[in-house]
Order: sequence, then structure tokens, then C-alpha cells
Amino acid sequence: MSEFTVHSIPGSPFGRAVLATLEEKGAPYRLAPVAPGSFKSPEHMARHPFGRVPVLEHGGFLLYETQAILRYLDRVLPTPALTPADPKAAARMDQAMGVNDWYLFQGVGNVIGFQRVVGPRLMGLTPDEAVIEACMPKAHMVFHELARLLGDQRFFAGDALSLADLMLAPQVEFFSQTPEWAALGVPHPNLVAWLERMDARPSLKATTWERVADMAKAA
Ligand SMILES: N[C@@H](CCC(=O)N[C@@H](CS)C(=O)NCC(=O)O)C(=O)O
Repeated sequence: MSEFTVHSIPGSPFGRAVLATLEEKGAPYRLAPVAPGSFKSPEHMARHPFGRVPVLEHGGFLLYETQAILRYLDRVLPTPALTPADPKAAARMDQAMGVNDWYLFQGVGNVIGFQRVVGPRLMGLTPDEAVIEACMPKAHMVFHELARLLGDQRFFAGDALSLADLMLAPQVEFFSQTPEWAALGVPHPNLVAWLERMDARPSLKATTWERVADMAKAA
């Protein structure tokens, strides 16, 4: 099996989902850091025509879109399985991954995560409170729905970890670093307990912003 290369950056929640999945699989991989400001370079656009991260490279096979990457990894590295065998549980996994991409990230995570975490940390920006305030109604709706989907299960697709948890945890973890967590996360004890369970996993511990920054330095 050829090595997996992940083109990404420290602090990318989508990139972290890929790295954490490789960690869960116990697969060797290397991080190829995409230099800040070079997302739209011809070199990176050749890997990802939309100029984003992550991109997976596996023996000459290039793949972008995190959902596609996670499902590919689960097929080529079948153990431990990260997709439930039961069709209904698998559908819940797929649904949660869709919620992540369409409702949590778009207009909520990419706003609050940028304003509170990425912008201040990478660009020294001051959060724009009006912009954050404007997306709070949608944010409430999304967190309410995530908590409802999780219900009293240990993980989003039931008793076992699935790709949905690995996709959602890096995104939700961003919110837990912001003042908005008090309104969005804390009212949902099931979500808080799930995030604690996820953060305690070696795969998540190995892929924090700091750990990925160390990988980038060593690359
Ligand atoms: N749909 C993409 C989203 C990837 C994405 O938005 N990545 C962010 C970093 S977490 C990015 O590359 N942003 C760069 C930009 O917006 O130009 C996926 O699932 O991989």
C-alpha cells in the first residue's frame, strides 16, 4: 500500500477530518503543507481546481472533497470500519456529513470560525461582532439539529464511531473555543459530552492545530 499524502494546512477542520481518519485507521501518512497564499497557485489548482484543502494523494491518485476522501479511505483501509453496515445507521452517517457541509460550515462555521479563531490567529484580525451576530439564528438552528440527530447515542450513527463523527468533531471543536459556545453548545449536554469523547480520542489529540503545525514544520 503506497503512502498517503495529505495536502492541507494546520487549523483546517476539513483537513483534520482526513488526518484523524488516517490516525483511526493506523495508516502511515505525510502532511504536505500548502503554503499560506498559495491556494490559488497553478501548482495547487492542478490538485484542487477550487483552490481549497484538503487534497489526498495516494499512489498517483488525487482526490479532493473531504466526504469523498473519507469514504475512499474507509474503502481502501477497511479496518476498523467507519461506516455502519446497517443501511439506516449508514444513512444517518451520510445525513450528518451533509449537515456538516451544507448547514454547519456554510454561513456558520466559515463565519464564526473565521471571525473568532482563524482570522485573529493567522491574520491578527479583530472579530466583526455584527457579522457574527447576523449568523447566530442559523447557528442556533444547526446546533439544535445536531443535538437532535445525536440524541442519546454515543456517536452520530449509533454506538460506534463513524466518518460523520470524524468530520463533525473538528468543526464543532472550533466553536468550543469561542464565546458563542455558551449559547450554541452548552445548552446541549449530549453534544458537549460527545465532543469531550471525541477530543479524548488519540486520533483527535494527534491532529490538533499545534500537532499539525509541528508536522508542517517537519515536512
Ligand atoms: N467542500 C470542501 C471544503 C474545503 C474547504 O472549504 N477548506 C477550507 C479550509 S478548512 C479552504 O480550503 N479554504 C480556502 C478558501 O476558502 O480559499 C471539502 O469538503 O473538502
